[in-house]
Amino acid sequence: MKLNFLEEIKRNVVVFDGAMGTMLQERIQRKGFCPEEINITEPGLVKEIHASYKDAGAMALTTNTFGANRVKLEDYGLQDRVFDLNFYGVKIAREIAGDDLWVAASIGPTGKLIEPLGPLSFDEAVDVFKEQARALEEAGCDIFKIETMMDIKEAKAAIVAIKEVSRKPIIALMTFEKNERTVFGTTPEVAGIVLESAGADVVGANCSLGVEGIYNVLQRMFAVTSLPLMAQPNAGIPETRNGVSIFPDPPDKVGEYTEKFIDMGVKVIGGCCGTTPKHIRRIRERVSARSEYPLIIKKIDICRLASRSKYVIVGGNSGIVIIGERINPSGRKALMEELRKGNFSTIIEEARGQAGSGAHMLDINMGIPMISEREYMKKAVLLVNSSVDLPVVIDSPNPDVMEEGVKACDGKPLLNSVTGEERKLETVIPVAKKYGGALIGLTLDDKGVPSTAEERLRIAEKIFERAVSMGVSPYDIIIDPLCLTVSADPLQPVETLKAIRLIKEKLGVPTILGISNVSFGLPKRGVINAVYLCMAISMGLDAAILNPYDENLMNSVFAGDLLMGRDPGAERYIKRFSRETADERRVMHGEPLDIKTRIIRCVIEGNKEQIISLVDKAIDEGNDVMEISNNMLIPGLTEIGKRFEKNLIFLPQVMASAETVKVAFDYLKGKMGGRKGKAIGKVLLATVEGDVHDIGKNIVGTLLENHGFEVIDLGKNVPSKRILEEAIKNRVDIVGLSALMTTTMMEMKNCINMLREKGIKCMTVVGGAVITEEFARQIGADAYAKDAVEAVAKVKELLGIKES
Ligand code: B1M
Repeated sequence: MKLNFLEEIKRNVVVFDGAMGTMLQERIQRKGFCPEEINITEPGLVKEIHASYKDAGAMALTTNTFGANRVKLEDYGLQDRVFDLNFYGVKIAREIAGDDLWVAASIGPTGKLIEPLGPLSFDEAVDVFKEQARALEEAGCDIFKIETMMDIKEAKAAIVAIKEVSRKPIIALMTFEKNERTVFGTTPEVAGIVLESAGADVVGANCSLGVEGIYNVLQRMFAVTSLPLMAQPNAGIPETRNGVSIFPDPPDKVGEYTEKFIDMGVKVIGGCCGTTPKHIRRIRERVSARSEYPLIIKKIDICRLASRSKYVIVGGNSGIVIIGERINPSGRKALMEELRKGNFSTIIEEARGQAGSGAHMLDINMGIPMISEREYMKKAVLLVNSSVDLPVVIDSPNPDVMEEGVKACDGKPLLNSVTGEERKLETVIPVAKKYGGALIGLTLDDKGVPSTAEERLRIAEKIFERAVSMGVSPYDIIIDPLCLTVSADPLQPVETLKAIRLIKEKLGVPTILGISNVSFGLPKRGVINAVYLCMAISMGLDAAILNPYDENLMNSVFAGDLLMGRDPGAERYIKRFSRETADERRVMHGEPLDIKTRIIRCVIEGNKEQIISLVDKAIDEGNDVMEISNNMLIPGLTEIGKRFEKNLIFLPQVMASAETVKVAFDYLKGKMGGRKGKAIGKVLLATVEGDVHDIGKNIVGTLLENHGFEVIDLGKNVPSKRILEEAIKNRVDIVGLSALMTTTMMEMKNCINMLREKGIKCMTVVGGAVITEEFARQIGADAYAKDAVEAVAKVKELLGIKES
């Protein structure tokens, strides 16, 4: 009879089963079937696979329910079968597992991206996963296993959903690329931090990298999490041999790595795509042969916050964390007015500006009278998340606004704030617990801010104890002893300083302070602020909310860290004053730029809120559409491509830039006015199958229309078969194909071959960043165009239309 899973992995290593999907594909030769439907149509096949893993020594069986969520099932018209497919998935696994093996319920991604990357809201994602998890829970699974997640926010949504319907253990696994980041830029450390904070019981990695890759990723995760780890590697990165996809890692190799995984402290090991019962048998043999496992009792005793791709430590000896305060309309009339008018572009500028000035995190406050603070908070967090990679602080006195902000947030945020007031304790702490996040505890209660350091400590203790008793990690509480105005009470700033030291000594938690309040109502506020900050640093302050554009304050932080022994070797101090850093800062706040540079920067920043006003300005200054397109918008994208290639930015930023360019082109398209009069030819356009890049193709289409052509645009990722059908149906003169990746350019050849084989009487033009004249000739295209202007010329030439 099996034990409680989490208890078991404290002592032993548990071996899971291997791949289900690739095993099913082997058995079912027909294409395009829904793997989860097999639970009902051919349950015997699934049982057979489960049984083969049980025979091989698996101690837990994973249900065949990976894609059984409403969104994924829609692809097969099975969206109304969520309950059945999941319920039977568990029942089948249980039939084989009996009482001796655990049944782990598999939950995979929805296949749709969550805001700001895609159309799904966080709440919608939670609902989708909740529906699936409820069925799995009702059917009696023992464990939930979230796997193959690429978007950390989606993994969070799945955890939140499961916690709403079950108290069973949750394993959360992410999938990493060769650069040891997920496709959306999340590092193993960030994944470990965010998944732990959201409420996973075991974290780890699956699929994609083979054993070596997974080993490296888990080593990095191990350094930041106190949770047990799971390794679920695929049998290597698939290779194509003689046209067949092969997983190269043999069972022995996976078996050998089992030893290394165990030595590292991995407590759960299984297999992903391409693994078979043979792989699992090897793993089980190695696990059973071990008489001892390393005893790893690990507590990560430090507060960590994270964005999608970066994490920040607050406390310990890691230096002051600078929290930029400028995304806050209180006391900033102009910002308040802009936001009230619905213009959010300043938020992006402030986010980029503060990040460029050295902020480690950004505070977001949307306290504007007469607006929906919840909606504004959500929008601001989404914008900040898609324009910079810094973790955020959700700042609101209203718990429901805070909840909206936390839901919108990609990583692990800091909640600003809870107080000693009963009402606040009851409403704010559950938000941190439910979604994952750390808390700022303000030392005030129903009686206001106490005047002594000792009384502030007592409130801090109350907040700490309550938060911990409600399940928040003791390392996720940061105390703010509150900085009061010296002109109102000359003794209060000293009391706050005493409180910093006292709270750190007695409670052992990090401290934080908003500095600028101290100087309110006095001249030369900057002097007071900087001196006070230094005094607070000397008391051991760990984080400060301040204006990162204030050079004096920022310099004080760097000097203070150095003098407090928090910057060994003066590394950060020296870097702060290096010429390059100073130059970078000057660029951020320097001279007003010419319109070309501003548009390029706007594209790089992905600031779609601002792009139309800049395009208008460029038009006002006499630039024509092609000038704006070729010399402003496209160079912005080219730069983004370079940064992406160098791993300086990640997919979310590329998507934000692409979206910005799309907004600009749609606007310019309107300005161009479209085709006038009868069409001079019919062109069918498509980006080939497997390729989603369509910006260039869209420009080509717009220009063709403006030159009098009728354009039938089939969009992106279009199968050649469809291109063929539409070309025949619409009797087009030209088929224009676009491809931007080396992996998709050969699809052009396929398509042209199909057109030729069917004897379609139309000509072909190809283009896209990776295409060359030479390649076009090799694949038998009638013409190649390097850009949209040339595309129009080539189409005219092919149709014998004279340039007018
Ligand atoms: Co991606 N992407 N992208 N991407 N992306 C590239 C192409 C890449 C070079 C970036 C890099 O690594 N430096 C790289 C390809 C590497 C390679 O194969 N050599 C790449 C990759 C790897 C990827 C992903 C795999 C990333 C990932 O998921 N890990 C993924 C692919 C998904 C897929 O397709 N299956 C991906 C995704 C994306 C976004 C969705 C985020 C976004 C596309 C959004 C969209 O198009 N709606 C995106 C973007 C924006 C880019 C870059 C940065 C910019 C592309 C672009 O729009 N350029 C790009 C890097 C780069 O090219 N510098 C990159 C501007 C556009 C106007 O130029 O399309 O070349 P272009 O069009 C020109 C000409 O080529 C010509 O005219 C146009 C105007 O003058 N032209 C034609 C184009 N089509 C024509 C057809 C014609 C004639 C002329 O006749 C019919």
